[in-house]
Amino acid sequence: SIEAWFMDDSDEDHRMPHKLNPNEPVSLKELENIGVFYWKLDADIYETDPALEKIRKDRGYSYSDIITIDKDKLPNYEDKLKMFFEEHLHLDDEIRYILDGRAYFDVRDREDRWIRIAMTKGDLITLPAGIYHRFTLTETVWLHLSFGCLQHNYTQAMRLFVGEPVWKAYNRPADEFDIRQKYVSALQCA
Ligand code: KMT
Ligand code: NI
Repeated sequence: SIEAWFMDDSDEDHRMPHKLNPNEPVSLKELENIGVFYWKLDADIYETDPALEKIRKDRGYSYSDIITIDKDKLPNYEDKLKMFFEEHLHLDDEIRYILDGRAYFDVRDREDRWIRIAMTKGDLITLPAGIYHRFTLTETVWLHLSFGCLQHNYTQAMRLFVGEPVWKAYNRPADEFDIRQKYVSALQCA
């Protein structure tokens, strides 16, 4: 399953886990309650996976591409990471499927607390249009192998979208958008 928790409010490196002491985990059910949905898939077979095909067909995710968030592979790496970590919303759902590496998605709950969602290979998540959220890589993980050390803090993710993709992010405050109002009202009846 997925691991999620309420964050502490320390200003330390945002790539650290930032768990409360004691940890306050957040269940899948609580995530669904704010419109966040999750699937576990086999990322090794993403090119031919019938389970992924079914989700895409059922939900109309016609578009996909793959983004590699890696110092050496992503143009404007530092700027992009800074942008991703700014609290923002989109006018459409944000759908991400982690094919490799790891990352955190942070989402606001209905009391405006940060929930941190730990995403690893095989995790597919949908964030609803209008939810405030942000994204970061995790701390650097060093794999000590017989031939040396391998730095492992990157993510390869499939981005899915219904129709032609729109990546535009609106940084908080963005409460004036209809989609934000719609999301907030939907929370009232859930
Ligand atoms: C976003 O809008 O928050 C992102 O695109 C996050 C990075 S994609 C793995
Ligand atoms: Ni986003």
